[in-house]
Amino acid sequence: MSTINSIDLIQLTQDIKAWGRALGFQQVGISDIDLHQHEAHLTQWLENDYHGDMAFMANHGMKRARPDELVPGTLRVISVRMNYLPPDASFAKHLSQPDTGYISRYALGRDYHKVLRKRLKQLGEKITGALSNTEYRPFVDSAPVLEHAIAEKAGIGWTGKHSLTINKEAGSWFFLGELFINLPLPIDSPLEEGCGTCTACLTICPTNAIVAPYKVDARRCISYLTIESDKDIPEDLRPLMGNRIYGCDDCQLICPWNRYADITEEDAYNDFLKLKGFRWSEYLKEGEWFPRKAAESKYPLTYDGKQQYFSRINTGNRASNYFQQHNRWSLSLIHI
Ligand code: B12
Ligand code: SF4
Ligand code: SF4
Repeated sequence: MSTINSIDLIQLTQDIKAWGRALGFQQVGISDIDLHQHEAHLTQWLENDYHGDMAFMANHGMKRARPDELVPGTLRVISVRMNYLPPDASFAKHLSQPDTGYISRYALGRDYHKVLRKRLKQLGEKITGALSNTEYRPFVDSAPVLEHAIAEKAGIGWTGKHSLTINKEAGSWFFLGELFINLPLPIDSPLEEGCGTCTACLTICPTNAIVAPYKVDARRCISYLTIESDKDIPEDLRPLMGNRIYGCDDCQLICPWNRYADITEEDAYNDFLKLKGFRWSEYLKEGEWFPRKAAESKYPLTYDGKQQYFSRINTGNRASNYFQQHNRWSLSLIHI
């Protein structure tokens, strides 16, 4: 078994990237752990209350920006990305059909947290196979990790004005994941940013949630309103949401870098539950259809068991008053 003194870290880095690609990651980059430049942005974002009810965003203090405080001994972060755009995404068709509930395209397939975490673990095992005593910890969308900042440093992409990570070849339809590791691997360089003077995502956002370049007020973002928040949706935002019932893709759809984005190679992200063109009429007819299908699968809507907009309606959790509130409001519009 090799030791840190005998192993060629440059060769190991090349191997890690090749193993990562073989495991289904389209890109693998390596960053150091100095994220101090991002601390000010994070602090400001929290002070502005842009996180709304997402207490997990504030709970970890600056550990989010200090990987070695989160996992002592961490020297590098291996950052990975995995494409999720399903074939025939049919965005325009379903966004313009009022009898269809629009579900954001990242949520059509299996739970990406599980898909990515499993592969990251396999990557970690490959590394320990080559170099014992390596310690690693995988993260996917775990609150304490500043994923955009790490991806940017690792050369995966730049942070767009909508705050998501974009890559010139791949656009932004990909998930991010990380492996914290205790090896002094050679690091990658950040890419040149590509937004230039474009502001299309700020203009298109239906609820004006991108309040300034790189700053998303989550409390206005449809993704937060339909997935993260348990509160009633503020009335002034409801008419702006259209038929988007689970997340939103508009700021990515308009982005010129997504014009030629690759579709996913993963079957896991295909629309296997046929939720893409989900019709209200079918829901009303079949009643229990949605939660039953969701329970049968590893569908991400069931991830973390939150009472999402959709499941609240279906399970008729009337105690929460949520369904009646929103229904009454919709009906009042018809009577006007
Ligand atoms: C909380 C969260 C949300 C919240 C808040 C989003 C937000 N922009 O903060 C809500 C629920 C709204 C949300 C929505 C979505 N999310 Co989300 N979310 C996260 C999460 C858990 C944390 C993000 C975070 O740290 N926010 C805090 C702010 C301060 O950080 P930030 O936005 O990254 O801001 C950085 C930069 O903008 C920069 N910055 C800030 N101000 C300034 C100013 C200047 C001048 C400059 C230069 C830079 C700069 O510094 C900040 C710190 O690095 C990450 C996973 C993770 N652990 O990172 C996923 C994550 C960002 N989400 C993801 C996705 C897919 C989405 C949605 C597309 C889902 C959907 N279709 O509905 C939407 C997109 C909305 C959007 N435009 O952001 C993916 C993005 C993948 C990618 N390609 O980038 C992630 C990375 C999950 C994953 N593992 O793949 N999300
Ligand atoms: S996901 Fe939708 S609501 Fe949220 S920032 Fe992007 S365009 Fe705006
Ligand atoms: S739409 Fe324009 S400003 Fe927004 S992320 Fe894409 S290139 Fe940048």
